[in-house]
Amino acid sequence: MANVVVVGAQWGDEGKGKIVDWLSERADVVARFQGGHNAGHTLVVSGEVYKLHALPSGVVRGGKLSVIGNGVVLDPWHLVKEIETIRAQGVEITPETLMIAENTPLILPFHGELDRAREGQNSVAKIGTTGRGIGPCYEDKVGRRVIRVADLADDATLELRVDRALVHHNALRNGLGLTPIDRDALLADLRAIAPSVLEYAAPVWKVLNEKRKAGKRILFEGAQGALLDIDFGTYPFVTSSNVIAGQAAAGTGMGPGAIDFVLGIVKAYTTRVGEGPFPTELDDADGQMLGERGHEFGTTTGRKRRCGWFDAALVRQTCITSGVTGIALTKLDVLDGFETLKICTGYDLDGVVLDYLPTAADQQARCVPVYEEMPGWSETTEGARSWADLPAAAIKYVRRVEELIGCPVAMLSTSPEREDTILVT
Ligand code: 2SA
Ligand code: MG
Repeated sequence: MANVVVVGAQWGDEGKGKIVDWLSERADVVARFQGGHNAGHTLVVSGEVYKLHALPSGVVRGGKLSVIGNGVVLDPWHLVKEIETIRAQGVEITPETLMIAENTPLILPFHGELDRAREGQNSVAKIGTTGRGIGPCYEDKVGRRVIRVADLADDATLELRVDRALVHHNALRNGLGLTPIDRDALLADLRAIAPSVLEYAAPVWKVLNEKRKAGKRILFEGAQGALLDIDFGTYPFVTSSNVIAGQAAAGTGMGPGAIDFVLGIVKAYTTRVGEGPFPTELDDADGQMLGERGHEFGTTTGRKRRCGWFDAALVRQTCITSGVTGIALTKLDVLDGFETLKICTGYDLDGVVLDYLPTAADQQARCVPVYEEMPGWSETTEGARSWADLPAAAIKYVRRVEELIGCPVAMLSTSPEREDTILVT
């Protein structure tokens, strides 16, 4: 395996952090290619817990190059704080170990304000966002009025960019009853933070392609999950970036041929934070149990996650849109002790069975999951390190998941500890 893309194959929180950490040991470069500090990866390394949001997981491992690609949106104040926190845990972060693409858009304080103001209106606009300003920043990127890392280096350009953004935002804020942005204060804040970001700025597209030529292995670290993809997710209840694996190329400046393997991270059941459709959601004791056992609270906002049975139809779909080569199945142990397990294989839409979730919102709302049942197991699978450690019913469940999603299991993760991983060869 040379260059691997890791993507969440559900709605995020599939346990990507641990898998990325596991793979990063075998990589030379770890690159983020979308999202921002709405991501939250928890890494446990020798008992030490690291919570990363903006920084690639590679930073906690020595001798790796960590890269923030142009597909990411970056809050410079958050970045500086996160670097300080991780440094305080004894990790070295220098311009040799961290690079930020010069064309990365910056999340500014008014993006977060706008995000929260829209969410707070309790209106039809509510998405259940993380409130980090992710959506408004991507809007500005596409609207050609965002401020990018490279703009911080020249004061005249910075002023021009700020003015361009303010024309739009002040009009918008006026409509929302927000006070106009203080131009001088914003410019002063940007000038003050600029050196701390520019220190890491680099032509990432060039560096990465040179690394590839030199035979270095690149790990592309996805955030969120494919069902939150701006195009293929449950729109409009999605994040504002492309999350699917193809974005790894566009979000770093590499050609699609640079990707050798796509690893989809799949949780053995389903969770979702925020609003939007969730066909297999459980409101009963089973859902409660999944949430408690799985510690289903968000890393980023601490919100309680909605829980439900495994939805094979949705994962089959995301394996296709991301071109997943193999999956890593996580949190199987959370299913320990359930007498019966249900798997959604498709949907009944007005009497017709579909093997995918239709795009139209009204049809999604009418879709009734079609389930098949499997016997559970009473033994513990937590910490299992080989197939032999797994009860027969658990192996059957894994095999059935593979069959239904049409994609092989490449790895099985049985606890947050990186050693508790079964490699399927
Ligand atoms: P936003 O803030 O604009 O991106 O919110 C839009 C929707 O996207 C959801 N969202 C997430 N859902 C689950 N996990 C997220 N991040 C993970 C975490 C990190 C991960 O642990 O926090 O697994 O990569 C995440 N980020 C955004 C959000 O709930 C809205 O529904
Ligand atoms: Mg997470």
